[in-house]
Amino acid sequence: MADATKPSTAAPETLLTMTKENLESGLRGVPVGYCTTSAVEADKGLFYVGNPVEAIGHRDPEEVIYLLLHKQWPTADQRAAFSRELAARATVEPGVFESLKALPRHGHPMKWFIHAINVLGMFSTSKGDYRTDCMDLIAKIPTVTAAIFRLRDAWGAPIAPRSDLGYMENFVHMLGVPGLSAPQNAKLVKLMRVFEVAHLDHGGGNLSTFTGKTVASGKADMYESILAAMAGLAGPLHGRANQECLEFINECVASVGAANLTAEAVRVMIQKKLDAKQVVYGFGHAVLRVEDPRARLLRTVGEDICPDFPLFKMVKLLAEVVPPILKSNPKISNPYPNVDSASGALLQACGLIEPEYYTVLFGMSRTVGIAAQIVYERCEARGGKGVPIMRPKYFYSPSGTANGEAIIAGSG
Ligand code: CMX
Repeated sequence: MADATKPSTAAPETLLTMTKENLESGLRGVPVGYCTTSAVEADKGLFYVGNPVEAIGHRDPEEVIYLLLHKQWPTADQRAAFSRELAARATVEPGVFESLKALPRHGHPMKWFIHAINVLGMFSTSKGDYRTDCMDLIAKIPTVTAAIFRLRDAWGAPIAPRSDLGYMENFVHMLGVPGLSAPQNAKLVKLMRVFEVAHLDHGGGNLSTFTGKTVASGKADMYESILAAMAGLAGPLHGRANQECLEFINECVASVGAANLTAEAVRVMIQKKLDAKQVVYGFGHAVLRVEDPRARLLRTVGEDICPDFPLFKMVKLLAEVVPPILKSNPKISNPYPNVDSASGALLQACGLIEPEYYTVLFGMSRTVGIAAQIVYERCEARGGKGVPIMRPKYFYSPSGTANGEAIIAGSG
């Protein structure tokens, strides 16, 4: 009998029979390869190297990153050596910050992030070695992310990394959020540790990961591949959903009134939004058919750090009220909360008040999983040859399905 606490490892002997329905379906369910780091199971949730993410969500982020890279938990010595290696690589060339200073402040932080990765790549001395670039990026990405907040929002000069702090403790130190009290800072560290772990990886086929591996398949280097992945993450239905979701939750609170946070008021408000064909952000998923365990994980952090925060109360009300409403629409495959349903409200509660930055935080974490997957596809797959350049098949059809059924008239 299937074990609900473990990902399935059934050999893919029986693959899909392709039909016309598989076309223009965003490759839903079409198998393309192996993912060595994580698994997303429709009815079980997310696993990192076989570990349910909810069960390891409070472990130290460095240990979980080590797990994704090495497929086993570190011993105490391995853990200490890994921390030393991250610290030794965390410093970023001043030229990266100089180039950030020249960017327009009104540019979205994801555009800054993509730019920063590109410039980091120009300063890399690895000669394109994917493994070295993977470690370098993981070590430097918190430094550069913190600098984006500081330079774009004129908080001050970038703050140098400290080698005595943990991965997320160091990130919060380098952020140096102005005006944050010591207790608020401690809450932000608590949240960022879990946020980081929750967003590290999500199987092989999500848009940003797949894009990163596709670009890498042409032997683009790690930086070019990750920046392409991050451009994918910037879309509002993918990574930027956490920004949209916070804006949506703000709107929900404003619409029912902070003093009227009742299930009935929320139910009426959501129904109106759906009648107006609006997206209910923070709900639904392309693969999962159960509640995203990361949504539950983040709500437990919320209960700890901001139980009475109105936006968090709205997050909980939405989690209760929305699924039965979405279930009544048969075309919606997943009516349950996803990871973005809670993360923005918690970041807001901890003093990171600008939703435009939330996707950058997601990207900082997801860089780890994508880079680890690129290392596998470029350096280990097919006995070390790497997977070949991506080249799926498209049927030639002048009108596509725009005017009804496509006429399949060729290939290419
Ligand atoms: N609100 C309104 N409509 C929704 C919906 C939601 N939360 N979820 C699905 N739908 C609609 C879809 O837009 C689609 O409509 P069309 O047939 O008109 O195109 C229909 O229901 C069927 O969609 P689906 O098969 O259930 O879901 P998809 O795989 O197409 O899309 C997702 C998945 C996440 C893009 C979609 O559920 C959505 O837009 N959710 C809200 C945005 C969001 O929270 N995104 C975060 C995703 C988290 C992650 O990437 O990890």
